Amino acid sequence: MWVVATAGHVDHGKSTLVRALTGMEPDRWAEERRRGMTIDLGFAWTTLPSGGTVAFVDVPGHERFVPNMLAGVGPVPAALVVVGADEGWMPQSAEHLAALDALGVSYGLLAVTRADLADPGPALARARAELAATSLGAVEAVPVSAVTGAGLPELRAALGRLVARLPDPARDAPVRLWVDRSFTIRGSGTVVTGTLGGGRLRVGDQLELAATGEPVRVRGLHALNAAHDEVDAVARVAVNLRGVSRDRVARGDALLSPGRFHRTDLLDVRLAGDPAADLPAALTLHVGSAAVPARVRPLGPDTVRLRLARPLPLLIGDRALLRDPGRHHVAGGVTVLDVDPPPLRRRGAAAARAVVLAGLDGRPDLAGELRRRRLARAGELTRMGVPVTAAPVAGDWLADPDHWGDLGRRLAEEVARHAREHPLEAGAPVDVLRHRLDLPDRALVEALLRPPLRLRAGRVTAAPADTLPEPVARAVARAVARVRAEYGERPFQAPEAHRLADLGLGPREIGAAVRAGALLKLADNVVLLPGALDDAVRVLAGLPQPFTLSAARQALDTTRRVAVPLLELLDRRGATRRLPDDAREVVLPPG
Ligand SMILES: Nc1nc2c(ncn2[C@@H]2O[C@H](COP(=O)(O)OP(=O)(O)O)[C@@H](O)[C@H]2O)c(=O)[nH]1
Ligand SMILES: [Mg+2]
Repeated sequence: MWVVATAGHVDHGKSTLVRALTGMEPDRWAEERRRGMTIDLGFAWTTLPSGGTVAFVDVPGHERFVPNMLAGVGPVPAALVVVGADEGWMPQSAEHLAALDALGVSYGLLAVTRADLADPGPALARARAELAATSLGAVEAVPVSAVTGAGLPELRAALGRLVARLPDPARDAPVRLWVDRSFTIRGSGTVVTGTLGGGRLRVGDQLELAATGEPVRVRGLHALNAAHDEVDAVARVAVNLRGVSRDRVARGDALLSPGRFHRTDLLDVRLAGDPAADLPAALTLHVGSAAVPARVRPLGPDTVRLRLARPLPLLIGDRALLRDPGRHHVAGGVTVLDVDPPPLRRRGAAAARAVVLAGLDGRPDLAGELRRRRLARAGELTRMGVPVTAAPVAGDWLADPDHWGDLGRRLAEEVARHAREHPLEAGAPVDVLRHRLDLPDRALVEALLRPPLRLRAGRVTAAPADTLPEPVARAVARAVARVRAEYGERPFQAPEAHRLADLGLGPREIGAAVRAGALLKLADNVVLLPGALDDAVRVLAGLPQPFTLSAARQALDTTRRVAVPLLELLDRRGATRRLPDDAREVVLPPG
């Protein structure tokens, strides 16, 4: 199936032409038929002589109903532009064409109707010239009369050629079905309709409503009034939803493949063409079938930031248009550049952002996106419309290669710095490093580890060249346990050198025990248990200040062999301060 939307000024014969082509009545409402005027979208379809079915979305031409028109053409890739031979080019001919151009519709056909009432030549020439200057470009043009039937076979043939040129839809794309109608059918519940532009719908599918994110299930599917188990894009579809009341879903909402779209109320866009310098600060953004008030903040010469009154499921590269509802005029087309832009808090941030935006064109670009975001989750990127073709660095994280290399270097520096600042700790805790590098996930820290960095018990160390063989390490652990048992009650009595030797604690073993945080080394062959520093400060803080070395030695119940290096270490740590007369005072009482 193909879907084509009509476009053109009111009373130029759009609905009559659709009726003549399909034998169906596109004006659905009694009021429309009474007034002889399309108010809302109409739907009709026919089989083409070339084969295949084309469905028409018939739009209203009256200026009051342009928002309805936009809801109809938004999701449709091709247009049948209708101009009356007798009246020629008119204001909504121009406004509808501006809308098609803004949305980037590039497939179209021109029908000059009411050709029995006037020479179609002048209207055709004017319209063709107008279309040529837009995204539609050069189109086939066919004069027709719905009254005499003249030109209808030619128009059908031209439609066949038009749809043959339409690009194949992406069948594996996620579903984003913009809702253009919702109603209830007794016994079935809520039904929504729309133009399925990509992907596939199946009965039983779980989807989510864009407006609220709430999950919904497809209970039944219709295309062109016939029930189907599944429908592929492109198609006009009616979806019966389970468990949703009619008032929770309306035109402008969308049915989405779950988790596949980023809903945003903040986006940066490029304005098409020659943007007016005096773009109003408040406009309406039309995209898909949605129309949402937007605050406009200019950034660069042709880029603006939009703050929407409610979030929409938008992708990078989406086309939309801004309209001034008060002035009945399309202010311009926009291309979505970023659906998750950074906040502009600091001075100069807007100008810097304008420079970034100047380099974007709305084509999703993984490398560029990573360069700007530095780190991003695969799911986040696909939800913005960026295909993820690179391998993650950890979990579902992708990284800009330069940034990743930089992080690796900074990690090594932070590990070294932590070792300097905390010589007694057996490496830097992963969470401390995660903070220092401002990383969102500890898996990233772990993925950054390269030899000689390694992870042990939640800490990262630059692995020493002389790590102990396993049996030696066990012996060291046993020796340390003995020290603990013997000296735990006398925390400031260091084992004598011969005792250390008896326990098998030579310089290499002591070094390993210190790195593991099991012993505290004050000087060669002078070791204490690790809690001794805090305990010492606590004892010293209880002395009258300042205190002498001798007073400290007595209070700690130890010898000069221990007291001298212990106080020097405390001085270096800033816990105590040595005064000019060699007395000391406690600077930082133990917390
Ligand atoms: N004579 C003549 N009248 C037409 C033709 N097409 C439409 N009309 C009439 O023009 C009026 C407006 O047509 P309609 O289809 O409602 O226009 P729309 O507003 O563009 O949908 C109606 O009275 C139609 O009967 C045509 O080809 N020839
Ligand atoms: Mg009509």
